Amino acid sequence: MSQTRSKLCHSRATDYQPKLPVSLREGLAKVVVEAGEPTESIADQDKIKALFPSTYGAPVAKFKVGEAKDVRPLNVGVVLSGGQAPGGHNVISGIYDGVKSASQDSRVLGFLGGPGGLVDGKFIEIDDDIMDNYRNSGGFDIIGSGRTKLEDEDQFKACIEVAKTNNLDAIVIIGGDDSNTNAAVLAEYFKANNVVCSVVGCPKTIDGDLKNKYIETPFGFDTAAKTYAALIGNIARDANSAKKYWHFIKLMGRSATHIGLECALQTQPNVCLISEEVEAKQMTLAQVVSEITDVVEARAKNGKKFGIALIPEGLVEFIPEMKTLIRELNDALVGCEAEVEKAAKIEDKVEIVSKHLTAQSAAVLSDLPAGIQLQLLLDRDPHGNVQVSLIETEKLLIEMVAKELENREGYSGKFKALNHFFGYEGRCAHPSNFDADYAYALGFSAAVLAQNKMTGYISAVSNLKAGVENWVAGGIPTSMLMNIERRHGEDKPVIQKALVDLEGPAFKKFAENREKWAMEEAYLYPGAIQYFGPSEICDAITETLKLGA
Ligand code: FBP
Repeated sequence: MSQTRSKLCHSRATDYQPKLPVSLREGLAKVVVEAGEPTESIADQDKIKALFPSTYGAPVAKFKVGEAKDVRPLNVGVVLSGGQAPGGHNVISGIYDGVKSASQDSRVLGFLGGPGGLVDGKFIEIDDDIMDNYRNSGGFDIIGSGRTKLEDEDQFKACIEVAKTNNLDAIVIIGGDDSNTNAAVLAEYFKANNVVCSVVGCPKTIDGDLKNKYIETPFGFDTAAKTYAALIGNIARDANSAKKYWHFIKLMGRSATHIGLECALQTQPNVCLISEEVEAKQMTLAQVVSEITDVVEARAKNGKKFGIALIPEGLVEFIPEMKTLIRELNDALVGCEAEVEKAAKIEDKVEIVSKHLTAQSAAVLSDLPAGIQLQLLLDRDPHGNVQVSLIETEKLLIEMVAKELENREGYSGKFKALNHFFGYEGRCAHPSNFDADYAYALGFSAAVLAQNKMTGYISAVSNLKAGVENWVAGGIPTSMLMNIERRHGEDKPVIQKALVDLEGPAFKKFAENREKWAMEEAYLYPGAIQYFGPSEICDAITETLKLGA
């Protein structure tokens, strides 16, 4: 990008004044909390209550315009946790402007490098200059992010020290389902130990899987999906111009397919796999390949040897036989990792590990292309697990479809396919107007929760389809979103992850149209995110949110 364009974008970003719901517009001194009835967790009430005795059952809170009591300077610590999502800087500017509206003596401390920075007490104080430089920009680079889990007593004790030393009124953890679960556990620990410092969360993730009845969407999803959809539209137009390539596009989203489904609704590709459906139908890898090949073959019969296929990042973990293979490999490699690494040829590596697998998994492994076998055997995370997100599913499917086409009589000639992976292209984009406003309102709401000494809450802004002036700001007790799940052999309280609802309106709309989209070039070309212009374009929400899914 040229210097001038970069400067222009920067000034657009910093000059934009995010919109706030009516209840927050006059600042913290003019916001009061309307508390609802006591709440229950969505499931496993007795167990969750026993694990969160001090914070369980708090009411849902809605903010209204009114005369606030006890308006005072606030010291708030903020942490960015997990993968980047557009809008993170606006949550911080929302908190900043919120606490400064109460008093110019308020302070915001940004803990560096994620939750680890909180435990270690490493922070910078955010001042006007720093804040103004990052308003409405993408990325988490203002303070950095990290994936340290807050779950040990030693870490909690360290956090108490940091909170006391810095006289913190609140700590705001901006993260996904796991980070918000950790925030709730930390809130409970603080309260049980009489530490007067609120701990509140903010719902973030481009994956879109932190949503439920109370949280309509996490911030970041809107911008990431629009960024990928713009790129997919460009590729679709190229495919329809050149008419010679199939494009297999893998889309980020660790497990759920919300991004894939949203992009399909925005661009109408020829194929879009939905991991949740693959699992529900208990499909094998061969069946998934066969389904794609059917479309490739049918289009070729109509003289169209090109198309667009969207592949969710999490797909392999939803194919039952692959899931079993990965689980068995995680155990098997513990005993023979060195031997596998030493073997020079891939066939030898496969043979060594196969001795430790069931016959079914050994057969699945041996049918995979060599490159994928290598990724499964060598790309391991620090815990020794296969790094599923690094598996190049899009290449795997291209290779397998090509092989299957060789055996099909209805297909002649070459199958030319290109692969793409869209993930990092969207995680740090400038936030769309929706994400800029929404994240700012979430941050401002977190400041209201801090002002009112509310802890164990997740900042929540709802009624998102109705335009910012009608958004409803407030907070939801985080324990209300929890159930008990088995994690690493133990029962743990966690926020339920939202997968694509196969009965929901977004999936139904896709399912009703996909056969038509498979054969036609019904492509839509959404284009780049538009910041200025008619509100119905600039402030447009995602199809998922519109359809209420
Ligand atoms: P969060 O769940 O922390 O929001 O991160 C989501 C994500 O962007 C996934 O879509 C992706 O699989 C993952 O992060 C990649 O993370 P990393 O770059 O740390 O490997």
